[in-house]
Amino acid sequence: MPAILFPDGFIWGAATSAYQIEGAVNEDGRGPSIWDRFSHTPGATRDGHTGDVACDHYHRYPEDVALMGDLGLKAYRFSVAWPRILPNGRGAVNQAGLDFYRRLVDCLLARGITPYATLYHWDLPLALEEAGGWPSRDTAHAFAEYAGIVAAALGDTIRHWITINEPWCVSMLGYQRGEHAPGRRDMPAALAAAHHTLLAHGLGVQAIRAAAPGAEVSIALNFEAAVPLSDHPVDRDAARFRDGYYNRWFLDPVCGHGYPGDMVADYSAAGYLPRGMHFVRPGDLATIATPTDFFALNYYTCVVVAGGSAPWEHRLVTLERPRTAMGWEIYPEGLYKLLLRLYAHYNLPRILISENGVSYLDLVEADGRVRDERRIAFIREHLEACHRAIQAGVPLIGYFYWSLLDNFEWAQGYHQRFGLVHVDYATQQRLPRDSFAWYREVIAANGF
Ligand code: IFM
Repeated sequence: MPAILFPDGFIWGAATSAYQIEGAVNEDGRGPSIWDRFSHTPGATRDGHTGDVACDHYHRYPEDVALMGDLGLKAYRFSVAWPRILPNGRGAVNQAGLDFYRRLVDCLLARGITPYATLYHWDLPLALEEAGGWPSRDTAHAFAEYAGIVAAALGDTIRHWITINEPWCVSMLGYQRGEHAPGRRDMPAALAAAHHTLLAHGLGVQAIRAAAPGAEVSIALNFEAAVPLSDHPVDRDAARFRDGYYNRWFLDPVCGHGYPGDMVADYSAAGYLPRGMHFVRPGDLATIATPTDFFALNYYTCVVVAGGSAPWEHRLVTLERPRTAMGWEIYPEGLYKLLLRLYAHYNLPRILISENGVSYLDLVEADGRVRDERRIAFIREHLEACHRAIQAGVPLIGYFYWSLLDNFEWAQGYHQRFGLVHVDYATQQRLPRDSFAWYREVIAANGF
């Protein structure tokens, strides 16, 4: 009997996303996405890496699903590439795109693995960016049309849906900081983009339910623990701002609390809302707060925050503590506190961890093994935090490790490795790491 035992039926999963693994960007009628253009822009990604081939999962999915079967996965989270389904973002449907996901899902179901489909994991059809992208309200309506089309076509076999993955990344990395596609640097536009991703979520929930009765739907929000450098009021206020910027700006509206008033005041004072909250129209907040069937969250790390001359002028402080290859601090306690906070303040239904994972650059050793003890320790510590939260009453129903495979880590290209499975990009050979074997035992024992 494991010392740490999870509830019966706990959903053990792993996650990936389309552009990060599929490759085949010009096949079977797929249209271009913002990531095709961005990754081909000189200087945008490390060493100019692109997702053109990635893990070639588009062709190798049977082998990858066989690995999932070997791992004993109960569920697999993947994303549907919008430009495969609607090459121009709207209008004509590309049946070959839908057929690919049907083949993938059939393969999963044949092995008893439950599909969790994310509808938007950052690969906006380029035509929609050219029409204004996420700062344009039309993009939210285009998303709802797309969500309805996919749910109508695949809703007989997919029951679990995630609308938008990580709206903070979509809006802030994409439109404020320019680190991700489409590479814009414009905070007022980013705040409009944030609103439209949330609106897309709400409209998407309604469209999925209309097309596939019985569907279970959530958004996937990413969280970062904001820890003040000291107890000084300026540091504490900086941490409040950071939490508002990264977490509450998205969580509060989704949970029916509206946009946080302290942040609206700060953003106005900072000059980020020159036209006020002009993008919010009557009824939007109710749409965004459409109740979901479960609540999916992604958690990786924390930041230490020091105050500046104003809350938005805060600094992130790098302390001498263990970090991952991404440079992210390892902070499982942040996951525990987050789960308790969601439980105590947001009255959420079932909570699912839709991503948690770590990049380490472990080498394949001479005997052909990848001994990734640090990844095993990372997962174990985060699962311990999950278990403590469950014991405290949090309705946590599952955990998806990010990622099944090493893959295209966006602006970092192939320089980061998050996988339970090592991928040799020259040969496309898959090699399960030691963490794969460890996770398989955890799944089989429902604990460790
Ligand atoms: O690889 C990403 C993923 O696409 C979204 N969440 C975080 C992961 C690691 O950076």
